[in-house]
Amino acid sequence: MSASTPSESLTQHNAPGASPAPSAAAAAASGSAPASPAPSAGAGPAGTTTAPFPEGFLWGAATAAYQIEGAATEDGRGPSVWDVFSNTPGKVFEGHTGNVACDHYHRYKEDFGLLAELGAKSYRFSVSWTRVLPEGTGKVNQKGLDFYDRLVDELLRLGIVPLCTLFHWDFPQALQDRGGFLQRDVADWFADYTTIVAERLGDRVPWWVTQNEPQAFIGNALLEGHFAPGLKLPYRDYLTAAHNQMRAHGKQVDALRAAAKAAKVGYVLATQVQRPATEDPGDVEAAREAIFSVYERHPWNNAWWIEPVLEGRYPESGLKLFGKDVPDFPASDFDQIKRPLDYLGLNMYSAGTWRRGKDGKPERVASPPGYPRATLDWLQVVPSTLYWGTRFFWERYKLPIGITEHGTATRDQVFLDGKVHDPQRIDLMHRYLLGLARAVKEGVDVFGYWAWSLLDNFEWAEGYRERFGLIYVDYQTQRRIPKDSYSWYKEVIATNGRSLLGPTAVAWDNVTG
Ligand code: GBH
Repeated sequence: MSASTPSESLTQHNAPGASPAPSAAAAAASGSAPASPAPSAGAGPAGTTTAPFPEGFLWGAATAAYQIEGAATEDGRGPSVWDVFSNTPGKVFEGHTGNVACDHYHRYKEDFGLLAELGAKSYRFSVSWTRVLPEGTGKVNQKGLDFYDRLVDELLRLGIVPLCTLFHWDFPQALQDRGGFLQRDVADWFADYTTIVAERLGDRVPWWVTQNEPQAFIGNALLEGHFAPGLKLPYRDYLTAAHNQMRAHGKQVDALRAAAKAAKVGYVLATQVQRPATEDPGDVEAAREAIFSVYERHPWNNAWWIEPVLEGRYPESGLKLFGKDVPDFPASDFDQIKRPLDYLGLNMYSAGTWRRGKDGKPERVASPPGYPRATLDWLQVVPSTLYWGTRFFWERYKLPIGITEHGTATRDQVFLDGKVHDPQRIDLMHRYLLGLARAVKEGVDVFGYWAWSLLDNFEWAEGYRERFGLIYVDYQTQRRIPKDSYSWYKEVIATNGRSLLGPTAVAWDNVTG
């Protein structure tokens, strides 16, 4: 591949017309970045020290209950599908489980101390359904609810805005035993659970997510079988489960609106970003077509999971591809699924590359050999991911966007000097955030960014092998060690992104090329 190779350069450029930001560079050099720098501090001749993110931007970090809490059987918590799955030999790397995880259930104050020290404006967490309802429905476990009550109060005390994800994959085993997502009742189970949590936390939590990444907990879990409960359902059943999952989302939105009047409600996609090989309009259109269509028979697309939710119909491309496997359902279901949302949560890690083929159709462009990637093979380093992802979704849906997850996995270790050096994470976040800054500059409405993750944690089927944290966790001692990336991100937050504009940065306008 030569001319047709995606030309995203991983070499460093100086921004044409964007000289280095003296204030950020100086602050970094002196190690004394002010907590909230005056807007005009050190403005250079080219005016490049204007913060590249809007005022009040929600810089944050994200986690999920099963990945960090541990205390799996404490205070009345019931089993989720992930408890059963991870405790079944052969399902998770080296038999790791979430039984103890980061012991966050007992250490949340220490962890939030580090979150506050980071300067985080917001924190995204999820609620463990079976802490609140051990059987999934029925009797409420007050002790479980109390935990989230304390957690939210602690965040507010520290001045950190909570974003609560109601469902991040830990589906109650008792409900799985009753048929799970294949039952139409699942929509009411979700709604009732949502009401209970929203009635308790809705007075203090402004931001809500109904569900995190349906592609993973329906597609990966019920079709491909790599995630709990590890089923490989026939295609039609898998699409039935997806359909009920979206009905559940609709009912959750209603439950939230009823119980928490001021709630800002969103839905989170495992965004499969597609970007153009070049900025030639033909390639841009090819990537746009790819990002909003179902082009292969696997769960990793956006359209099947978002079009019903925002537009009240399945995408034509998917209906055509799935054919007879599309289940029967009353057309009125779309009245339950489609709901106005306040924002869209996009988890974005990587992107595929597309160009306009000779026949005029979008054509996938393979990455060249040796292309950079994280320790997880699917995580190729594509700095323009946040740019194209936010731009395409903004142009189509005109909903404010929160980057509800972004980050990378590296082979971290404690070095001889006692520190954890993770230059790959810093470089990757730096490049991607410049892409996000470009989107903001071009008018895309992005209101927040939550780094995945605050802590190293239980990376699902990969167990503790993969480390995504800004903070290293020694699972033997539960000692936390902030990584180099933690200090780096702290500076980004303190300067509202100005520190990204230093002399070694990839230029905004050069992110793709
Ligand atoms: C998120 O999942 C989760 O929300 C979070 O819990 C998790 O820890 C984090 O990211 C890191 O993995 O290339 O076609 O094979 C991300 C799940 C897994 C979605 C890989 C896309 C690749 C699809 N992603 N998957 S493909």
